[in-house]
Amino acid sequence: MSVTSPQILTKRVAAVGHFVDGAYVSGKGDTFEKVNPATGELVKLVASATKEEVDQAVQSARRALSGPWSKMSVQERVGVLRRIAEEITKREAAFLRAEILDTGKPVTLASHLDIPRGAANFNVFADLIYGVPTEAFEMPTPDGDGAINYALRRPRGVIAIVSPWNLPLLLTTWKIAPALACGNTVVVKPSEETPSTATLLGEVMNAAGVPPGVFNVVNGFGPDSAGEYLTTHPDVDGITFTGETKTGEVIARAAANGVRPVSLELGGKNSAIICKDADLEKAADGIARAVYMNSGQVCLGTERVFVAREIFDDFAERLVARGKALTVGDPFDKATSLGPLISDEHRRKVLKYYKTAADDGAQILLGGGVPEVEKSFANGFWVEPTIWTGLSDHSSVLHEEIFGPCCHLAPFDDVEDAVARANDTPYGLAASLWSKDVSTALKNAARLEAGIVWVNSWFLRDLRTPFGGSKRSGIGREGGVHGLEFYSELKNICVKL
Ligand code: NAD
Ligand code: 6OD
Repeated sequence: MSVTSPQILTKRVAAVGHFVDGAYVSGKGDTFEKVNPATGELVKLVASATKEEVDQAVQSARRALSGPWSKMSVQERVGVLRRIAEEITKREAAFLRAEILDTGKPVTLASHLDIPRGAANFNVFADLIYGVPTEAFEMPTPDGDGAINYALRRPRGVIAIVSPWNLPLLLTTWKIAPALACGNTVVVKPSEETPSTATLLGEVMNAAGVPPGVFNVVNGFGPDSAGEYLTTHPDVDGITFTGETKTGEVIARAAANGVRPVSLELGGKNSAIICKDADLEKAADGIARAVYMNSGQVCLGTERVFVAREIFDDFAERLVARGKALTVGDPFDKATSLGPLISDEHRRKVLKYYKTAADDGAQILLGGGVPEVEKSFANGFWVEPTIWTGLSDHSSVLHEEIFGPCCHLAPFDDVEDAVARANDTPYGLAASLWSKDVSTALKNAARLEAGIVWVNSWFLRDLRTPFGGSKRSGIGREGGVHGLEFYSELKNICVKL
């Protein structure tokens, strides 16, 4: 059965289906309930794709590879990408509502970060696919006539995109945009927690003139569900995944069958180092964002902060003050600065770490529990912003990704020792270092084992730069030309003159 829109916003509980071959379908499988994390109320009934429905989506993407999409010039594709960005912007209100109901994130955050980045991702990859050249080499030959090699960028084929719930539109479009820029077709499996904005993109794609079948969305869970059906499907030519490291291992195994390329953007246990000469106001502002933004549910977020002993108390006081100033409440209210966690299950996980920290002897400088909220939000998944100090370097709180609005502050005497402690983790996604001394900053930024190191900032993004994690935080880089490399095959043509 076809439905016109995934969001029936006038109804209290909206139905979310799939988007296949240019049309919304309500789905033949089971449905599952999606609740608003801020209130605990049921807001959506989401279709869970069957194996046959995932197969239909993959086959629709495969057919579209030889349709009008494959005949478009790069200029025409660039035009489509720009129209997608415009159509997202036109629907800002609908995207905001969908994202906030799914995640509970504050409207100020979604309107400044998530939705504009959804549009920006398409514009930046439009620029890149138009502007980034491929290589050419002249070479001598024994007969003296020579040869010329040149590389052509070709799509890989059908790309499976599996994404998480923390920045749903931002992270899904971060993969859809380069995949389409390179001429691929895609099947997207959004997180079961956040099905709405990816599904709403179907409407955008139709309005932007994307041919049917180029963009498909199947909703559902991971194991024994849409995620597994999609990533193990033999007609998928490449897999791009963002999510937990343990899920990344499963996806990598699925990709090995058929020797398919895979890009993995995984978890982190990120650190920050605050040197004694840092600008403390700016460092406290930056670390407050890195700890509290999106309730700490950011893969790049900071959970371990090493602070020079001379400034420890001063810095701790400033960070605690910023945590105390956060306002919990209605995510649609512009005054709200801290939303709930995504689910009851995730809240239980975060609160388990709050308990472990207390059991391991942490001194609690801020929070540590559940905040008081208005009655209408009492069933939401709230936790207090939380700052600890005094844990031994061996505590599991300092080694496992928590994904909550919390961090541990540890004093250091020697910056090289702080770098060694920061590197003492199997993860290697992001780090930040705060110092006014250029030589201290650059020397130690180079030593930090992470795919992304910010000096005197955090989450400052130029989308042309390589993005990804080292160690167990991922495989490969996306962003800029690196995104184009993953989503295309370079074919070398050697012409003997
Ligand atoms: P998750 O791994 O639980 O789920 C991510 C997606 O994978 C979901 O769509 C899920 O349904 C699907 N999935 C789960 N099991 C699967 C399976 N066996 N086969 C196929 N698909 C499967 O992650 P999450 O809880 O949604 O997201 C939070 C995690 O994501 C954190 O670890 C965070 O650090 C990480 N993350 C990393 C980045 C990055 O850029 N490195 C960005 C955002 C989030
Ligand atoms: O900014 C980005 O491109 C990006 N991928 C951010 C990831 C944030 C993780 O939660």
